[in-house]
Amino acid sequence: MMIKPNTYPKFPRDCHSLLSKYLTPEVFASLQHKTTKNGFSLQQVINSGVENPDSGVGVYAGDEDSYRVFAELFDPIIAEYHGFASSDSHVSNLNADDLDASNPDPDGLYIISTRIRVGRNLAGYPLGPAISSDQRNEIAQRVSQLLSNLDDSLRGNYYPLSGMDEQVRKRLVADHFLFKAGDRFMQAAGMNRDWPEGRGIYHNGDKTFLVWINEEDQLRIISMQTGGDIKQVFTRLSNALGEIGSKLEFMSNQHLGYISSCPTNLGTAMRASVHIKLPRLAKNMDSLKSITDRHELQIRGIHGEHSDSQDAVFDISNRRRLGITEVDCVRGLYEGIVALIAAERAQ
Ligand code: ADP
Ligand code: CIR
Repeated sequence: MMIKPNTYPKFPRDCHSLLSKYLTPEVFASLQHKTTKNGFSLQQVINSGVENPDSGVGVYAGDEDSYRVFAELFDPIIAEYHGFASSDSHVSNLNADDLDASNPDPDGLYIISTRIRVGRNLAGYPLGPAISSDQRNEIAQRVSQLLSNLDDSLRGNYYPLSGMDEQVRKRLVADHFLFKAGDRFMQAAGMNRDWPEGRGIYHNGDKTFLVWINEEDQLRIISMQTGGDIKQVFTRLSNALGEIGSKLEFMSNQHLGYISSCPTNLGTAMRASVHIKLPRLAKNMDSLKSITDRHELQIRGIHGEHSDSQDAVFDISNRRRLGITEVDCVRGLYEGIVALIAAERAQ
């Protein structure tokens, strides 16, 4: 269902998205005729949340300018999701020496794997919902070329999605290394256009360092491994970001940090997660949720966002990404995981 231009959308009664909360008729009237430097409109910003009333958030930016032009809508959404006021500024800290986080599960009883990803977009291009096919292909070319020069433990190969063997693709997705085709939320945001052209994955030999190209963000830079050595995963990511960031200019500003198409990813653009098996807590979800809420953690299923948990394995990650440093994101995950393991033991 496409919304009619310039008509205030109807949200169903059971819609709880941040879009439905903050797109008042007054905000709609004030923004409905505005467009960004790339011609991105309010209709495009809100389409995902209008078509998908079960969205948690429901808005996407087409470019950095979207956050300025449509600030009346984005700012309260950002404030509620990240606890970050429009007068605040964002500070980054990727220094692994500052991270105090040992392995919370040294005996390997609970944590199956640890993954930390950041999103990055390139300065000077529109974001996924507004990018052209030529621009997307140009980015894939530039980034894969740059990655092919990485050395040592980051050395690897780039595998374009177009032409990838279907069995290989399915295996990579099932093993949590590769993204799936965008879901209905991304589809309605315009992020799936020209799929799979211009998309691909780079990874090193043992798949502990991976880069997704042109999925929801132009780059998703990922460090992951089995077990719970959070600090080792963070250190690898921090080193890789140093290498890549010295050769590419990322889209960022002082207020919002790294710019992403989804406002939940602004700032650090970091999601640090563990896949963790908690069979006792799984039978007492209220208790599990009270711990994750207290530590500002999000629970996802084991096949990514909007999937279900299986066999009492949960994907637990930091929820806030803006107004806290990268070190804070990971330390927050560590503290929450320590609390979850203690609660699982005590059940
Ligand atoms: P993103 O992490 O980019 O926000 P998703 O939530 O869709 O996106 O997750 C992407 C993939 O990463 C999924 O296959 C998911 O299962 C996998 N993943 C996330 N965290 C972990 C982890 N700690 N260990 C292994 N795989 C993980
Ligand atoms: C939604 O609004 O539910 C989707 N557009 C996804 C939002 C990002 N997810 C999240 O909570 N970090």
